[in-house]
Amino acid sequence: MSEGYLIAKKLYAEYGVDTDAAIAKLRDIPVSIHCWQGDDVVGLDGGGAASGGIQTTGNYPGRARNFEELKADIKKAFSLMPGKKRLNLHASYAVLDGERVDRDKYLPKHFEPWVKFAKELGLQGVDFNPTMFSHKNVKDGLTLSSPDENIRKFWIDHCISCLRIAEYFADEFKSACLVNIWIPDGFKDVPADRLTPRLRLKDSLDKILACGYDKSKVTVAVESKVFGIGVESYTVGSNEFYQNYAAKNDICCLLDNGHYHPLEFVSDKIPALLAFYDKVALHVTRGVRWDSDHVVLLEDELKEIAKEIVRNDAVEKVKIGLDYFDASINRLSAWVTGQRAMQKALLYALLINHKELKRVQDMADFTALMVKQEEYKALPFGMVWREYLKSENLAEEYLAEIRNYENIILKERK
Ligand code: RNT
Ligand code: ZN
Repeated sequence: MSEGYLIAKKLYAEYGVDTDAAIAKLRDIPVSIHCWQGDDVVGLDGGGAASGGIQTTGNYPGRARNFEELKADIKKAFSLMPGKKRLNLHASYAVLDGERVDRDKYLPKHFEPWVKFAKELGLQGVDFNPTMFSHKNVKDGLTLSSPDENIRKFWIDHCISCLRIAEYFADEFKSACLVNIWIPDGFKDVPADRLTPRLRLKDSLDKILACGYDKSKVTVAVESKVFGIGVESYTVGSNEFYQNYAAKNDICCLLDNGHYHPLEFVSDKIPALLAFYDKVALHVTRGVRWDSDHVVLLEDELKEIAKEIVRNDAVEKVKIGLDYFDASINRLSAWVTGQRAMQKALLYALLINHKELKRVQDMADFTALMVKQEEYKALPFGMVWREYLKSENLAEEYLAEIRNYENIILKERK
């Protein structure tokens, strides 16, 4: 153990915090890492650049252009990430090998190569997302809420095929698979009818859930959004719509912290949902003005999110997934920085004596509560973080390694 860590251990002990125990706990909290940071959400099935209100900006060299490159980048990036990892895939990453098959007919076999790869990396499991954007059947910006019955049917069938694939993932890893439903449906300008599209979405979701999937293997979540680029005025899958739908149908809500008004906080929504749900899913991201997908950094709100997970004993209940995409910097650095920021936030939260702070709150001693919370901020958190990295055979410094990979591998991609 380093001298710095020993000092930190002693200081935290004065607050009643066991740093060794915190490190051990952190190692066990899985984070589901999105595959789509590596190729700017383009996918492998020919759908092309992300559409439907999401956009990747920047043209940093080295975007993974195919399955092999994406796997190589994931392997490298994951090797620099501490802790337990899951892989979060989108359906558009099906490995079709030239087969002409559309998204409503995707099968487990189209994801077999991913399972093999995830097993090679020793990952804990795979999570999944139907891809209802970047496709010709997004008609007039609508999918599951489209007035065109054929369009709705296509996307319902896509979601059902995704549930089958998710069951396959769960079987392969003996670990439940989270299937997150997000649709881009909405309108740029003031609609004449806000209800009917929502009733159609409700009916589509009912049909998807009626397919008879195995709930012990698959957790279905619905992800709301306040607005997207080009769909500023109305979002069919709004927060109220999905929270009520999830509650009534016993499925899960997914909270993306880039999907709310800037003064709303997902850290406050997590405990609100924990009062009613046994599971809550997250897309951890960083909203900056109009963008909802900047690389996750160790900011105050991220720490608050982590605190809500840790202090409510909700490590098993809250499914942590990452969701951001930046094409203006080295994409591997984006991946690693965001994943490490999430882990740092969790460690920060694990290094707080929550029991004591709750006691102070219940005594209404808000003076002590404020003072104590501030004291934590100046404790040698970085020393504990470094000790954790060391125990995972990693160092704080990883830029040089990423630069090296960039010079040898990424620069060759034109
Ligand atoms: C979009 C949603 C959605 C996507 C990914 C690619 O606003 O956040 O989760 O980012 O599915
Ligand atoms: Zn999201």
